[in-house]
Amino acid sequence: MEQPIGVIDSGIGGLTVAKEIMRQLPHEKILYLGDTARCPYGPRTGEEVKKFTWQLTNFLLSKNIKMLVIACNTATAVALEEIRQELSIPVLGVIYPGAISALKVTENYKIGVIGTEGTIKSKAYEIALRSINGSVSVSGLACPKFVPLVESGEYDGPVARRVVAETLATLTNKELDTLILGCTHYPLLESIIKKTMGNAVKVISSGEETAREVSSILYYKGLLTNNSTIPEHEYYTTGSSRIFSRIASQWLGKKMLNVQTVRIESKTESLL
Ligand code: I24
Ligand code: DGL
Repeated sequence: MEQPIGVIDSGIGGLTVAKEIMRQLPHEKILYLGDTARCPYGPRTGEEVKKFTWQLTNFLLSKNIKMLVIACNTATAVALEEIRQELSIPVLGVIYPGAISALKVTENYKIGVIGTEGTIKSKAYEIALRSINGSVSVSGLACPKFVPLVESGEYDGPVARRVVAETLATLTNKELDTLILGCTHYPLLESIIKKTMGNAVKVISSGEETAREVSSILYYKGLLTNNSTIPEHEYYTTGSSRIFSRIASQWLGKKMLNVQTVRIESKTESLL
């Protein structure tokens, strides 16, 4: 099946998921669309995030994708169910795979989840975890300072250590043995988060398990590519292609990327 896999995100952070898909499935072509112009989604209302996520979805559908991955936790939390119901291709979010990963490693069934305000308010992780195992105890915490921290480039210094320690303080007395990083940006803070939480807490990045789930779905549906070449991925952003290119090539470790700026609002709406 030579069609590409579509990956959408509120911005550039979803590349943490895309990178993992590229690593696990190097012959699959990816079309990545990041809504950099309207990032962050975390503090927005559910209605707004749902509307934006549909616009991202419709753009990639017009490019004939064989599967859609919603790499953004906030978008997954509010829009996954509706989008999955409407589309005929497989649609995967990052929350269910993250929940599965956590349930694989927890021993005391006390699981923490950190994410944006939108993700935590939705209780989507709690719902996913409890639908799989009803006796799990879940502590959610919104960390609104973490996305700006990563995007400031300061994700490795003393400022980051202090902000992470202060934010996670309320989680340290809950006997958690597992913590889910429920946001695309948090893998960049992973080593600091691990130090803050201590060795007893296992830290889960949803992106890795999501990529494994992409493989399973494509395999079972007979949708894996027969290609034995390395494809040229396509990147689309609603913001500056130069800035996207700079951050993405650094993160992916590639010199040249095929990045284009696009408009995704529907024509009727832009006339209003
Ligand atoms: N990381 C992200 N977004 C940014 C950034 C970053 N700037 C530096 N780093 N900017 O996401 C988005 C906001 N911009 C958009 C354009 O207008 C101005 C505002 C996290 C990406 C994770 C893959 C830090 C940084 C980097 C390179 C690699 C990784 C990283 F510079 F986190
Ligand atoms: N991509 C978002 C998420 O995973 C984080 C950035 C944002 O708030 O848009 O929830």
